Amino acid sequence: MDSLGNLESLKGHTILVVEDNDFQRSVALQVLQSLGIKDIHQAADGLQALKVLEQFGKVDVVICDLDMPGMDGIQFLGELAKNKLAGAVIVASAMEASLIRTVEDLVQEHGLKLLGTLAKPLAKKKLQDLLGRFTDLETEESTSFPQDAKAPWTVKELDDALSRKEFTLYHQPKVSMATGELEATEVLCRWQHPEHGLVMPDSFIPLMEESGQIEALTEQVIEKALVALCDFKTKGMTTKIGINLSAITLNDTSMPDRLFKQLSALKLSPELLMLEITESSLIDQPAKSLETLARLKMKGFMLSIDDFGTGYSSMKQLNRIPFSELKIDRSFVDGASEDKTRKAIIDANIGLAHTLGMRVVAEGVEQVADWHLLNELGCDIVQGYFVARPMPISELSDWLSDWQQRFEQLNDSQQSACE
Ligand code: G
Ligand code: G
Ligand code: MN
Repeated sequence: MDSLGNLESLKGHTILVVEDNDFQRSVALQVLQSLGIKDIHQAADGLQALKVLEQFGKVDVVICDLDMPGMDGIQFLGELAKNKLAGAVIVASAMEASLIRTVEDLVQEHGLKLLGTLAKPLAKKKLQDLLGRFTDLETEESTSFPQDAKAPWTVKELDDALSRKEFTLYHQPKVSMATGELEATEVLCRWQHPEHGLVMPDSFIPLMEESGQIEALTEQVIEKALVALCDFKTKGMTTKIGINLSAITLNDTSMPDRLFKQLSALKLSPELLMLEITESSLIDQPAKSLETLARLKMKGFMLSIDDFGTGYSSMKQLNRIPFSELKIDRSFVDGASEDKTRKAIIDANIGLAHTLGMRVVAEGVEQVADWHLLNELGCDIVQGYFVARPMPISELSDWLSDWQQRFEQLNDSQQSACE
């Protein structure tokens, strides 16, 4: 949605500003009013805010300061989460970045949606962008089903879906920072449910891993990915495909051989398939998964270490498995241009990966400033909403021509910034 559309839908929302400083609070109120928002509440600390919520009921967005007398922001956010009193939160604080990050994690641990953090006094454009994320979130939630239910499906329903082949693949582009070229797509599974529409994998993959259905799903995913690879090849494209493998799949040590035969039958080179493995998945059955990984590598498949930096044994995995690609987790990437620590982590990981002869992918790039930072730091490949959201394969070619234009403009803006 464009920002004007967002602005229109913003106006109907309820906002609560929690801020002890009178001046900062009145700036916030003015900015919100200038965005056309009418339903605004205010409070000078956490206790007062809870009273306001008790009186008026749940609000859409809370904009919250951290350091306040009485009940501070940290305690207030905990109460907010416990009683589900807000749709989402924006943290506005003059505190240093590392503290704000701790609070960000805390907010997310509480299960609250964090739209972002803001410096003070609040700037209109930034606030509008963050509030825009809330309306995006609402649209996403109303179009995907269900978001937070942990086990909404029965084994029978999933079995039926498998036999009716209702799972489809969305492709998310991975592009070269240097040339803008489409290096690969990561395929992400979706369930095209006959009644509920498009169902996201978080609601069925963990279930299928438990029920032993994941292998059947992986087979269907691989089959579809190979069809897509053939399609790329006929079009003269050299685009690779990345698929996500569950730990369970790695316990099957005969899998590499079968996969190799499948590709050979289609005259596809194994280098075209990038197998994305999360480090946390390597902990269960280390001996068997190591055997499978070694064999995959031997057969010529590419291995990618996904969500790098989020497990507790990243370095160990890196030391013993011959990965070709390292994907820096999006929790380090988003907002890195404004955060010294994240920047240092990315910088170090890029250095490490390059020394080991691996290519680096930054996941979750949403903002142009982060793109420019990653470019400066020598990152090879970018994946994220800034470039493209996951999409059906039929939409790739339209996206590609649009992206090529945007990429040229990106380079122009980078050059003029250096002049
Ligand atoms: O867009 P996204 O919501 O697609 O994906 C959510 C999570 O589901 C990611 O961690 C992703 O790795 C995982 N996922 C998506 N598709 C597949 C798949 O085909 N197999 C496995 N094992 N995981 C998948
Ligand atoms: O765990 P894995 O890295 O396979 O997960 C991929 C997940 O990340 C998918 O759910 C995909 O939709 C999501 N994703 C990809 N790019 C972005 C992004 O720029 N921002 C956010 N928030 N999620 C992203
Ligand atoms: Mn992945």
